[in-house]
This record gives sequence, structure tokens and C-alpha cells, in this order.
Amino acid sequence: MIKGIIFDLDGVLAFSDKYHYKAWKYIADKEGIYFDEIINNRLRGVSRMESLEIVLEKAHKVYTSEEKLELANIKNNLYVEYLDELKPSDIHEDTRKALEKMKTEGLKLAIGSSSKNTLKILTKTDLLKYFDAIVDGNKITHSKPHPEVFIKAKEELNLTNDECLVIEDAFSGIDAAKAANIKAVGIGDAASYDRCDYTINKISDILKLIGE
Ligand code: B16
Ligand code: MG
Repeated sequence: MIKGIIFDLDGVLAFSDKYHYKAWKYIADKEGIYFDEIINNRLRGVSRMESLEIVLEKAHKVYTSEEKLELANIKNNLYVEYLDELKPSDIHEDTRKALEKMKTEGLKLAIGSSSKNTLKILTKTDLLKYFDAIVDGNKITHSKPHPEVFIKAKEELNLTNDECLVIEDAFSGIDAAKAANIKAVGIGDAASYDRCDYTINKISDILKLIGE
């Protein structure tokens, strides 16, 4: 029986993924590096520094560690500026209603995100109040596809693997859920991934999936 849902954040609950794209595109253009939506999809769920390594794959020069750190900082400052635009109405009505219903039904809810900006996103969008546990990029050593983030979220909810579902938009996130031995639900970009246990179109579909 499912007692808890572990949500990825960027690209699942909040559409902050579009801001990640804009900020990385700025870095790529500034450095004269080719970057498109397909490359961007590989950054989903992956940590900031690992994302930068993927962006730099198409670079024409080798970057020092200091240069990489500087680029990552510029990207993050820009991204955080974009996040200032986030507001509660940016969350899809279906998502907010589904979260309300999940709370009423007594389900435990957690965030399992690679982002170090999780708290800012949850605060700006007024989502913080729904969550019993938040495991984010500040609490983990290894980012997705490593299972650490979901194992910690499950532990913080005090539930077993079989009692949880992970909701993800990233291939790396689906791999992380499978590595944690938790059933993986794909949405958005990840819905085309054959490792998903289930796929959904919108957050309220989870309620149907678990028979609530
Ligand atoms: P930050 P998620 C991930 O969040 C994003 O999908 C990924 O694109 C980003 O690089 C990563 O967080 C780190 O984010 O730079 O804000 O720490 O999808 O796991 O919620
Ligand atoms: Mg995501």
C-alpha cells in the first residue's frame, strides 16, 4: 500500500527547469558553445557542476577548475534572479489541488531534488506547507542517478520502499529511483523512458494510480 510520495521538484512540481535552460543558454552563448533543448534535457536532475561538464562537452577550449567555478556561479546567480519571478500562481492548479487531496488522504509527502535552491522555489511558490520531508542538493553527496536523495527521503518519511512512489521528469531521476528500489513514475520528458514503472500526464493522475 502506498503511504508516501517523493516528488522531484524542477520539471515536476515547478517549472523552474525553463529558468535552468535560460541560464545555461546564457553561459553557452557567452562562451560560444553550441547548446539546445536536447542537451538541456541531459541536465535534468544532474547537479550544477555535472551540468556544467555536459554544457562544456561542446566547448573549443579546456577550462580550468577556477574558470568552471566562475561559470557555475554566474549561471546560478542568473538562475536565482529568474527564480525571483516565481509566484504561487505559477504552480498548475491540478498540482496544487492534487497536493491538497493527498494531504487530506493522509499521504506523507517529500521532496527529492538535486537542487540547492529548493527552499527558495518552495517558498516563492507557497508549496513548502505540503511537505513532511525535504531532501535537496544541500543534503546529499551524490546527485541523481545515484539513489542517495530518494533513500534519504524515504527514511525521513519513515516508510519502506514498497510504501513509496517517486515522481520524476528526468531519466537520471528514474534511474535513481530504480537504484533505490522504489517504484518510478515518469512525467514530462521522462514519460518516454522505458525504465518507468508507470507514466502520468499530470500530478492528479497519481491519485488514480494509487486508488485514492
Ligand atoms: P541547482 P531536480 C535539479 O533539480 C535540476 O533538474 C537540474 O537541472 C539542476 O542542475 C540541479 O537540480 C541542481 O540545481 O543549480 O539549483 O542546485 O530536478 O532534481 O529537482
Ligand atoms: Mg526534475
